[in-house]
Amino acid sequence: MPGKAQPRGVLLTWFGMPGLYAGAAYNRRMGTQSRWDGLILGPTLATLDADAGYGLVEDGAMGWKDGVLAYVGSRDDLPGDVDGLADEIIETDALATPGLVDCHTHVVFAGDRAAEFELRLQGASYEQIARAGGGILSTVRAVREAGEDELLRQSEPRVAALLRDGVTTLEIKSGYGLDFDGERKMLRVARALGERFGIEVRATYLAAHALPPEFANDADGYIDAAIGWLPRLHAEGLVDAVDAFCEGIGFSPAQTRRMFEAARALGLPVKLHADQLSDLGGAALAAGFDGLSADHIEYTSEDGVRAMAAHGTVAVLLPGAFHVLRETRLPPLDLLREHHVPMAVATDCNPGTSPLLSLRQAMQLACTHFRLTPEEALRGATVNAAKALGLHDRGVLRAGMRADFVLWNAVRPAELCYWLGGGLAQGVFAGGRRIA
Ligand code: DI6
Ligand code: FE
Repeated sequence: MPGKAQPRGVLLTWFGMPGLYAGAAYNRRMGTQSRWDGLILGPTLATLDADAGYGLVEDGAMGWKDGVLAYVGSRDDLPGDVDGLADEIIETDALATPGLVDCHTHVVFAGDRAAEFELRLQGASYEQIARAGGGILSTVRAVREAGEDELLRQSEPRVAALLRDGVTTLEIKSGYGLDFDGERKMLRVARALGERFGIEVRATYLAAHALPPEFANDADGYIDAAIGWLPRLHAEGLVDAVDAFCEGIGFSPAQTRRMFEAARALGLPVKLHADQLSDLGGAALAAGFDGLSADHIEYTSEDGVRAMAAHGTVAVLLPGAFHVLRETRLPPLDLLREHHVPMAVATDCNPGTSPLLSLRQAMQLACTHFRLTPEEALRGATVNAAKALGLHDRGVLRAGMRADFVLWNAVRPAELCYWLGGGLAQGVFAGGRRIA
């Protein structure tokens, strides 16, 4: 993509202004009904609206009404005089992409695990710390102690940070309560965060994350209990999908299967923390339930990849955890490409293995550690991430899709994966409303 010659950074001066022009004559001509709520003029669009390539449109335009994109294309092809087209017009030379979709997070938690980070730097492993009662269980203690308001208060700044760097749809897992009240509290906070920030939050039930102390040595008994809580939480509208941690330090494939059967009985889709530290056949297990995604998958075999391809299960790559744990085993990237398994990228934002507050940064890590191309990383954080959540109304810029988009202070899409840190997003819009 050729760079643009114009200076950047003029965008902010336009935000928050009332419509530049809302003349009565235009109202009459277009009819008030058909005027768009907003129109952005001049950005470079990376629509991702094709099987390959960024779908670039130079000097583009994007109009929306009632939260849905009404026009995406070249400025020259706009239907009619721009002044009459929309109530609010923003002129910019920013780069516009679909809003980012963070399809795997544990962003609701209390406290932090910085002390554990220091222990790991002194040589302790994640598994050793977990087996000694630290790790996930130390966050469980903090979450159980926190009231619902306190949990919300502590989680808010993390969500705000994700939004500021371009996230417009967010998945949030439970899994630090590990009893009925604790799991319910986390899921309620997840829903409250969606309302608080005006974004869609997909809430995932991850009670099968770790074994709580009251069920020590009785993992099957705990799975029975967690299966029992699910219909009640689902009836309260708190669950969109079901996940588990299928791992030596988590739950066995047989226990995971039982949890998935409970999900299927309620019509809930499943996804899985699969093959992160060892190959237990987790990816194939998730695919066998037509899982939305298999996540981590560093140790997934070719059979697992084949099963994912056959069932349309998305591969969710989590380079933040790989980076923080200083892992060396790469996910089977060439096999995923060969078998055309869609790859998504997510933050896995959590206090233990991935205290990562920027999905764009996760894209950067996916390029440096996993050698994704910047285009794969951007697809991974938009269209493929939406697929990993079972959402088909977002992830590309196209008329008819939700008006979720980001205006970036960047000339070319590769910059999104190139800059480490900093704030590139100038404006973040969800359903046509500015959220950051
Ligand atoms: N895998 C992960 O990366 C997170 N959960 C999981 O099953 C880590 C959660 C934590 O350490 O708190
Ligand atoms: Fe995770």
